[in-house]
Amino acid sequence: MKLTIDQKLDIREVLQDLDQYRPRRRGWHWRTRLAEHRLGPFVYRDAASELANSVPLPSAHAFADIDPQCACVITTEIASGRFEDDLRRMRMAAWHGADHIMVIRTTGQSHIDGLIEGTPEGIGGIPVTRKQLRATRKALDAIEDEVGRPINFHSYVSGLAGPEMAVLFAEEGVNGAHQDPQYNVLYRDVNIHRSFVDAAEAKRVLSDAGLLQLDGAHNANATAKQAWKVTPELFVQHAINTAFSRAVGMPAGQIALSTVPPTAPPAPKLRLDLPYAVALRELFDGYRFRAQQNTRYIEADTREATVTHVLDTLLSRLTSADVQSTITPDEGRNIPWHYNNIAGVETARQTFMGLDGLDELIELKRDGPLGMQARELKERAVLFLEEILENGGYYAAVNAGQFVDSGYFPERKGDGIVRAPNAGDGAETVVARSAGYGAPVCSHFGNNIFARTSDKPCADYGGCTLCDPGKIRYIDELDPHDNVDARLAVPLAERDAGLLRPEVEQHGDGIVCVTLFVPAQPHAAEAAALAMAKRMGLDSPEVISRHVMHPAEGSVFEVKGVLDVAIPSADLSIAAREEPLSDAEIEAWVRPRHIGLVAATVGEDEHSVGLREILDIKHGGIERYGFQCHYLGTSVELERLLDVAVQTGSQAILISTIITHGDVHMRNMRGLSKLVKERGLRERLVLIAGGTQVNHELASECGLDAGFGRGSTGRDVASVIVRTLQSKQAMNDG
Ligand code: Z97
Repeated sequence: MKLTIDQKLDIREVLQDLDQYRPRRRGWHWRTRLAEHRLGPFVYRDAASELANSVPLPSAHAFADIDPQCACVITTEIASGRFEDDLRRMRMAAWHGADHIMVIRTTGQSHIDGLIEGTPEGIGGIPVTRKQLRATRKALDAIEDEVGRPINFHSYVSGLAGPEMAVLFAEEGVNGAHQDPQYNVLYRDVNIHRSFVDAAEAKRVLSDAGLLQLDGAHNANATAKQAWKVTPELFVQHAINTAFSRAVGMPAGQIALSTVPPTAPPAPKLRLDLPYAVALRELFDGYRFRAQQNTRYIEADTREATVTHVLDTLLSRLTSADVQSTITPDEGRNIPWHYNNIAGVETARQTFMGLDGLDELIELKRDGPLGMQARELKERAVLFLEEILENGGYYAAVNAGQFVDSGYFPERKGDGIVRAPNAGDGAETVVARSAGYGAPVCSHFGNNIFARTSDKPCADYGGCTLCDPGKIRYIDELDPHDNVDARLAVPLAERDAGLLRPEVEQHGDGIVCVTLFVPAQPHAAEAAALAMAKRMGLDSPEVISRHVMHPAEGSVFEVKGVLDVAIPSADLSIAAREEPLSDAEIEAWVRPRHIGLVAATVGEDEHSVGLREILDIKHGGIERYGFQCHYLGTSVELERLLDVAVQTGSQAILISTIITHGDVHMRNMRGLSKLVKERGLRERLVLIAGGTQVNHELASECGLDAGFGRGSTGRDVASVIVRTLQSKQAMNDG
């Protein structure tokens, strides 16, 4: 399967012959840090290779469109509920620099004691199934080729079906997984005996298949009321999972500790989170670290989340995290939309690139509060472990509610999670393994009669699914209604008919988001915002963020709703975009002809930056092609521009308006057109306007030759001047 850049991912192609598809690569992939990497005008210290295809960070256009990639793996967590929509999101994320795609499971798959088949729809994530994994790996293989970088695919192996899931992941070429028996116990109330017995088997399978294992310790500070207080316990949780994994045979390099900086401003974040991060790295030297961004305290808007996430990424950089997990910045309000996944990835990438080479500039000051606090946290963790031993071991400690108690250990708040050893899902299901037990696959923990004769135990029975994928039984779909083919009927018909609907999560879901400021007290303002959204034609409007600007003066709201419109793309009039002439073509035409032009910001606008970028040679503006530019300054009368154009024999006039109220930009454009006609100069002059509110259509409507908005360059403008003059000349000649 091969992707074409200007074509959407074809889900039909993904699903075709899926029963035959085999993963082409196994195990985890790290990026390679390049020692000194030259790119455009810069040298990077912590960069990895660029992608073959990508979307650069927004400011890159000012730096020759470079798109440096950081050395740290970047994760995006995907949770659309429909795997077919997840795939498109993965492709977008990969283009923005994500190479670790974590697929969230549908609510509580941990409780299901067995594998699910087919592609049923999920809530808050997808059911992980063989077909879903295989289709996703197949799509990711094609996406890898498109961006030119291996992509790690990741999901969850914890839960009642842990060992089965682990085998499934190994068979289908999944590259990373969460596996932590403590997660089962604390957050899913799976029986403790069952969880640890299953974990031994599952970890062994993950280990043999080269997956990167993440633990679940971060869940404690992602859920605790006062997350920064449970930090000593997190070290204990990491230690238990790590020691267990090592005992099963997993190498340290395959174990990543999952950590979240526990606070968000206005908490004094760095002072609390940095000692914790440093202590973790010191205690667990030799392991990998996956840092997730904090979502615990996010209230409202993406701006707020972004500030916290930038600081989280700074912490990751200061403590050399190996994997930076990004969460949609709107996770706190439960609307993980695809473009917000991208926003999360970009936040990490932009921050990492900005922090490139940080180690060479600053050093962490160990003799002071940082060292003292890090030591204190470690001491509290050791005391925590000692208390576990005193209380009769791990099971007794969990039964006594010692875990996720929000007191700062040894303080106790009595709000810990209590789990009895004989309770929970799967209680009483652990049976002693018989002496003659034969394991169904080669990766296995504990005794196995088949292992006696050969290094490859399955040789005794003619091969297992891990060694011989031909033995895998592929089940396509079990539910005739809840499956991808049924779900695709409408989207594919709409796509074939060329209909376009807005979307944020699932194909054409119609969801849009509008921002409204309402000048009233909060409650009245909110009610009004909803009423306004309804009047805009939005179905089921819902306020997803509210921010008081002043208790009496007003609040700003983001309202989401469904806009039930389908636009036939065939009916759209899309102006054909003409490629600008090359620098050489422009210069070759302009220089020998001594083309003059007059430029100014007009009306009462003192902002000249935009225009100067278009004109000045130092900004790569049009002066460099040999135009004779007469720049008249700011707030210039239209008449004056014309006078100078006549005096200097110029052939073009450029006006610019950046700040505009009450359509001043339109008045100026119309005014220029009218004046030029009155003075009988229209034939002679090329008329161009630029500015933040200007675009080509608007300028043409106002009688000018061209209009340029944000992002335009000197080359774009010069190209239009040359082409317009050439066609005027051709008409005269004709
Ligand atoms: C993360 N942002 O990436 P179920 N096992 C472990 C887990 O942490 C989780 C599951 C299983 C988060 C994502 C939280 N973690 C969500 C160690 C979930 C998932 O499918 O919900 O039953 O299990 O860590």
